[in-house]
Amino acid sequence: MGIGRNEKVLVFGAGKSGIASVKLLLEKGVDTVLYDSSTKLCEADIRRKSDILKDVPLILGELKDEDIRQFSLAVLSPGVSLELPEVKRLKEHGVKLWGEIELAYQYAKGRLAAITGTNGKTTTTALTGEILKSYYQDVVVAGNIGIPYTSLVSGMTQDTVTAAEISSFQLETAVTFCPDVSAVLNITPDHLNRHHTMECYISIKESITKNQKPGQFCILNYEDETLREFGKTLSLNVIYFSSKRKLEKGLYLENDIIYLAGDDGVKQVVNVHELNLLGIHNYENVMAASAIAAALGVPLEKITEVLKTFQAVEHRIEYTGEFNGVRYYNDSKATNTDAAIQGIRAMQRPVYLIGGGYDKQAEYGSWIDAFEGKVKKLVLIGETKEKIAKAAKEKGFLDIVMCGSFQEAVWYCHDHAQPGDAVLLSPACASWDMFESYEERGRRFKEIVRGFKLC
Ligand code: UMA
Repeated sequence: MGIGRNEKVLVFGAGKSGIASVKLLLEKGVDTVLYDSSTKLCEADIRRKSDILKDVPLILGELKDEDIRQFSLAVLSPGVSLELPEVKRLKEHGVKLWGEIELAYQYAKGRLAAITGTNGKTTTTALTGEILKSYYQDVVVAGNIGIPYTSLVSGMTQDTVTAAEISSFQLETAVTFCPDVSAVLNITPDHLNRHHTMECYISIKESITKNQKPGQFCILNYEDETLREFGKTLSLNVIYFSSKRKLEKGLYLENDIIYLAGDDGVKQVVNVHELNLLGIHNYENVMAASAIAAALGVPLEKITEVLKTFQAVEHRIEYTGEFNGVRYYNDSKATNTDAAIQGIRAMQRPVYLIGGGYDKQAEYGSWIDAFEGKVKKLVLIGETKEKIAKAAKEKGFLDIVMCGSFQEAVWYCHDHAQPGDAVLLSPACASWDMFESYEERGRRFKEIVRGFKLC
């Protein structure tokens, strides 16, 4: 495919991915225009984001038909939905649509492992990256993890090995994207406001394999029924992992030990007590990362070595500190109910739980069921607070406090939690109603908590 000499490209979205896409296209000598449909941003705000945007032509707000006619290709940022009127008009005018990861893939070199799933992607990608780094010289970790894939392709060679975290938003606009190793960790409801139905969300996640060829690998969770069945339809080297049963082939957890069963017998990978990661969901991430690394040729001893030293990722059940006998945990990365359930399960103390945020039209019942007498107080914030409170009351959970701001919520916990309690920020919602990202929300939480000590 590639981009022809006379093509003019519209990069849609002036966020991290858009800026990295513009930079890559300019480096490749491609005539590029940056577009952002937000009416909140002015030209100066955007140009200020990066030096490379100093002289790039910009279109803001409305995208006119005469503008559209200049372009043969549009590169969409992950946050840009295919259902936006502007995107539909681009399509009607015959403009090709690529996601930012497709653009990166067109210029990328070397081997690629792509990791998707509803939960655990970031931890698995980071861990895979660390294992790969212990064996290969030139390793890139990129994607939804927070570093646009496009930002790192320029320096790649045939020897580069990439671990990329890929979201459903990114898969929607992948065209020829073809990882050597794909992994789908699990699929539970998320982002249904964008993908509408579970069927649609599942098929987008599964599309990570759509261009893969026989001989390439796909790593799947055997305990996710959808994925187990999906694996049977693939003509790839499918490696399953299971946290519940012994597998004849693949990785599995038995009596606290992770094993790898392959053609040359069963080998111990690691005893989970030697890991710094807690919880079954993390053992699944460990199995997935080990499978990916093994598929990419890393010897088992190297894998085991890294597993024993790897620490939890920032914003994922991250211990923030103790104040007045109360322990604070930042699980801002729990942007859906399934991830938030893992957060509660990992707590070993009574919990002041801070929840709520951007409305993705999720259901909260299963999250509230997971409180199981552990949650002392549900402290609610953001767009979804009324909806969550209603769901909690329907389940008979009445210990609810509504807060007007994030700061108020954290301080409420500070004022009311007793020694021996835990305060957990695990919102079960995205952050976009109050923050730019879950990272910003997590950092703000840590700032407030660390500020307690100074008061
Ligand atoms: N924009 C428009 N019109 C729209 C939507 C967005 O013009 O309809 C503009 C915004 O005004 C803004 C820009 O696009 O200027 C933002 O683009 P973006 O939302 O794609 O954000 P980026 O900064 O490029 O970050 C994206 C991912 N964001 C999303 O998927 C929403 C980041 O994932 C990712 O780390 C980054 O690319 C690098 O690959 C974040 C995320 O929340 C962590 N992901 C979701 C999740 O994990 O649940 C999928």
